[in-house]
Amino acid sequence: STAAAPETPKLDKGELKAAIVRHLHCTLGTDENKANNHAWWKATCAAIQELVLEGLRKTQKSHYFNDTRAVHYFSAEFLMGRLLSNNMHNLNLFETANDALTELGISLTDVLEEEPDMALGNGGLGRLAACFIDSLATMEMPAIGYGIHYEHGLFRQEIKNGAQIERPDSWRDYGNPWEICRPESIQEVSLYGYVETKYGDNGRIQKEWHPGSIVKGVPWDIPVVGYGGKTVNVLRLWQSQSSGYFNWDVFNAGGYVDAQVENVQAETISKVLYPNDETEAGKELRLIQQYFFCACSLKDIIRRYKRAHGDDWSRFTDQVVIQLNDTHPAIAIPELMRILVDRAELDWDKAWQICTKTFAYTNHTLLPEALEKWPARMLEKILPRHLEIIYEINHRFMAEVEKKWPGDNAIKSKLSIIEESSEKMVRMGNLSVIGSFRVNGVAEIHSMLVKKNLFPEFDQLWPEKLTNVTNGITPRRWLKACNPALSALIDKKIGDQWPLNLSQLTELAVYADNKTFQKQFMKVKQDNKVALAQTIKELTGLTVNTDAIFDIQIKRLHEYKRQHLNLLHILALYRRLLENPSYDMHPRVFIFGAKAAPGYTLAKDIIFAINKVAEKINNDPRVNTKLQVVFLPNYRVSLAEKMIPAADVSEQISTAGKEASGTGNMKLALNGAVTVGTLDGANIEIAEEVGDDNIFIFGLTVDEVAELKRKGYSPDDYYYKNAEIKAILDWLETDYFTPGKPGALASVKHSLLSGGDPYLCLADFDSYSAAQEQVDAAYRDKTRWAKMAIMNTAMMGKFTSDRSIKDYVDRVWNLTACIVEN
Ligand code: 26W
Repeated sequence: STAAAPETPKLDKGELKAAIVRHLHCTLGTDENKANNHAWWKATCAAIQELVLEGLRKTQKSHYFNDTRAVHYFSAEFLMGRLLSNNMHNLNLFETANDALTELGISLTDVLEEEPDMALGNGGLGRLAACFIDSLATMEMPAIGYGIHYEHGLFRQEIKNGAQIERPDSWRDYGNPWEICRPESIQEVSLYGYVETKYGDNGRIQKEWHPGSIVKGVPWDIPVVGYGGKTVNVLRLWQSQSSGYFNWDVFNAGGYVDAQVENVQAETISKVLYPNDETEAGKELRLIQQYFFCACSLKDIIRRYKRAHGDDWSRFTDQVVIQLNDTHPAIAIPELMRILVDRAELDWDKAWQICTKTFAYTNHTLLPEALEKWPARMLEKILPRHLEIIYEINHRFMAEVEKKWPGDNAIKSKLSIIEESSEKMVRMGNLSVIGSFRVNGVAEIHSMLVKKNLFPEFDQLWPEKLTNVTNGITPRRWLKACNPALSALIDKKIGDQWPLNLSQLTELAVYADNKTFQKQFMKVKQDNKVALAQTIKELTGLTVNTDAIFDIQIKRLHEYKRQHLNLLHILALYRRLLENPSYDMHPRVFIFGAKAAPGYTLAKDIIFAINKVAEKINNDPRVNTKLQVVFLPNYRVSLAEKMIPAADVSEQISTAGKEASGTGNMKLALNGAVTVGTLDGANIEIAEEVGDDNIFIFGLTVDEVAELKRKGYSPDDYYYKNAEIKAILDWLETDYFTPGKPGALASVKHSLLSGGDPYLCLADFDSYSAAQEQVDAAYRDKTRWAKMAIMNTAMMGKFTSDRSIKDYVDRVWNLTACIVEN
């Protein structure tokens, strides 16, 4: 590994204590007697931030003097979670801080709970970006994350009478101790207006965009501390602000009140994160958000480049690579073309050459409803010059397609950036492939499907362009910090270097059959379950049986992820127990965490159904010693950190071919949970690593799904032929779970019948149920289960995000580490 080993802490306990108290006095204006946990949290952050900023200065100096090539990670989402514990771990100051605060009479655990999550993302894609910037800093790679400084992150979820309610997330209300405003790097961004065509003296046609309005982008920097504390990179997030001469199309010389309207409109751009995950948001504001952060970031990159290289563009692609996290930042491609052609006056071919050596694109989904398209009319209104440039890119690309497939109009209309539907649409996926030098999927099977199903012709045209980089997770947050007891046990067995070289965990495999180690490992799991039970009690009032199997499904609520398949199986167990009170099963607690997009009605209905079924089962003394169901509200990074260490079983049950990769699957397995999963996304690679004996695979494969769909899938066949399925679905339509309100859960039933069930829940039900019986049998054999759990932790080395980053460095970015001197 290229990463640095953790150093001895830069401060001892006494020095840290003094720094915290000094900040309590001089930054917070309070004292040890008056301070509450929030003040202690802020003072502790401030003390840690001093060291972080020292590292930041050294890193920036080093990068500047070495004139390093850097990756610029463009992402509309960064799901960072909390930073204090992470920064302390990465600076090797966690123990010191714990001791320092203890001596001050303060509990570090309580202090850490004061920090609001930085929830500037929806789910997998945003959390992946957060893991990647952690790994980049740890591996001492010059890198910067660029995104949006949303005032409100993903909504806070409350559950009222079983239903999801969305409340605003106000993560910055009492200040964010980590961020630094950089007014010296403010950028201006144009919007709306029209394009003027001019004829220059050299006979050259010149285009000039006369914007209708201009907004300011204010950068906020969040330091990203690598493990070992040497490299400190930055995450730069842009906040929109009125430029003062903002005038939305027609300049309005109105007075003070009108000026406020302009301020509000400018500030709206970075107000809120779109809560849609996997469904296209088709909103003007979302396009403006995307353009806003891309334009600010490109100006920032070019300013930095010019400081070192002046007007000489010839070295730009040696210094700059931009990774597009899905198509959300794809508008950066025509924006760079505009800068190079209209502003720098490079000729088109030269500009296009630079562009296509600068961008690389990661695809995160094959779901058609998640592939972004913008109405050409909308682009024309907001970004008139960009639409022209997109047409020009497309025109030249169509000529290439004509060369490769002469006269083939079907291929042309498929590959065109412009979809000629009743309303002309701009396909951002096609633009991203055409404008990038590399395109990657996020797990082997997903990348294969990207090549075979999504972009087959692009793959023929450019056989080197499409590739795979399997996702990963940072073991610092997702094992070392979230599961201190397991980490300490691992340290004792194999030393403490595994957070930097996760493959070392294989050294645990020799202890998988060792009775003493099995006991120690399962004792840690048991303690973590007791701790989660306490959290469950606090959040829901429910007392769960900690001898039961903790069976966890945590991820966004979506039909393709099939939380409702899990629910059907729970209902089957409930029925079996009612019909046969001696039905033989080990007690199990099914635990869910999931947010639904606010406009996704069926997803919200499934949350409601889970909660109503949970209420009934948990209050039914006939079954509740064996079966309990928990829905934990407001699933988020900090809650995941409490749930994952306590999981016995990890539910990864998406329809084969639908989950691009998954990353929760990796976090759970790393913490010793055994997966019940389909052959989908990274589950396939997890199965390869842990071996068939240590995972429960069920369900249709990608090929079988395709075959069934081709033949014509009819869920009603399963309903009428399978008495258990019929009984369960009919049960949902009664008022059994919603007394006095028959039909309250009927939408879930009807979504699965008569031309419904698009994700084949009924087709996979029996196979799932059989897999769950195997889980039950395996868990009852304590030795067998302990071995499986240990083997899961031992074999997860591949899934460190350090490996993913190494793959990107080798196959896409071509970066070299820059060693930062201390
Ligand atoms: C336009 C609305 C929208 C918003 C977000 C469409 C699509 C998205 C993302 C692509 C959703 C997402 O987070 N995808 C997940 O990305 C993870 C990281 O690669 C994968 O592990 C998940 O399988 C994938 O669903």
